[in-house]
Amino acid sequence: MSWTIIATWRMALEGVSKGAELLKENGSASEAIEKAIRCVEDNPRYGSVGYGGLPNYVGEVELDAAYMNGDTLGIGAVAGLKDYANPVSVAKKLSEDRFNIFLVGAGADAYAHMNGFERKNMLTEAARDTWKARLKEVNDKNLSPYDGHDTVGMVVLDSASTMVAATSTSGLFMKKPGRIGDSALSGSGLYVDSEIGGATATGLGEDIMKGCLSYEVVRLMSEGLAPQEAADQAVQAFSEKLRRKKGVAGAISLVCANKKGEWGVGTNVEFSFVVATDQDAPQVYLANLENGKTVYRVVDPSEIEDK
Ligand code: SD4
Repeated sequence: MSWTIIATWRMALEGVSKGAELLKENGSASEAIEKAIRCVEDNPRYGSVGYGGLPNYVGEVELDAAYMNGDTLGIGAVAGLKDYANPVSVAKKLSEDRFNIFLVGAGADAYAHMNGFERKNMLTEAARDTWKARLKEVNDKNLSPYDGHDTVGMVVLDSASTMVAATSTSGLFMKKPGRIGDSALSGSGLYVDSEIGGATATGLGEDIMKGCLSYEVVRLMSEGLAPQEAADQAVQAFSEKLRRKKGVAGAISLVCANKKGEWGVGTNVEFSFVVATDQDAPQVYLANLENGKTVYRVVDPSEIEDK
């Protein structure tokens, strides 16, 4: 039976490789995705996810994450979680609950504490320095602070035909305390139904959530579109709509896979992503928008800035 793991950004490569090892041995999608995302969360080099994530305007790291099980449609999410090492695992635990499945701020922290999740000061010295420098720049030069944000999002199909999706991010650099992006929101940052497929998004959350884009991609796949067509159509049509209605569309990128393990990508900016399947070893791809369509190619991981 086939399996597939697809993830946003080059930073997912190491995690995807670990997840692929599990899937190869008939491991479950849920185990593989948690391991893969934790690997990104634990690495302080990545300034937009987990430990070392970039802080909000007042210098605090507030983390958003979600987890969805495509067999049960169980979904769990946290937003504004502070000082816990692995937000994706907290979200995964919440996805097993019947009530109170999306917790924010102090409530999310209390749940993580009650359930024995590892507490950790998630603000690294490097992230504090970046924040201080940006604060000065913003004040001195009157710049827009909202630059520097990425989410690790993944969709996994395992050899038992179960699909799951999950996300983890520190959100928009210099965001207002309490700001929540698309990554924690069902249908926007992620969606998966094992009977159809799954999708996950990255980019400007404020725009992604206007189009419920992950759900839209799954809906298009349910109408028979191949993953590549579904992802590209959803991103390009919605970017166009935003330009028409608001004059501007933020960065939007999306990866998806269907229940057969076929995958796709749609983007309106340069965007790297990682895929591994039972046929192909983990590889980094670079996608771009050309003549209104998403095109992509395999790249050497060293070609892409590791941030
Ligand atoms: C957010 N979508 O919080 C996330 C950030 C991101 O590439 O993915 N940026 O809006």
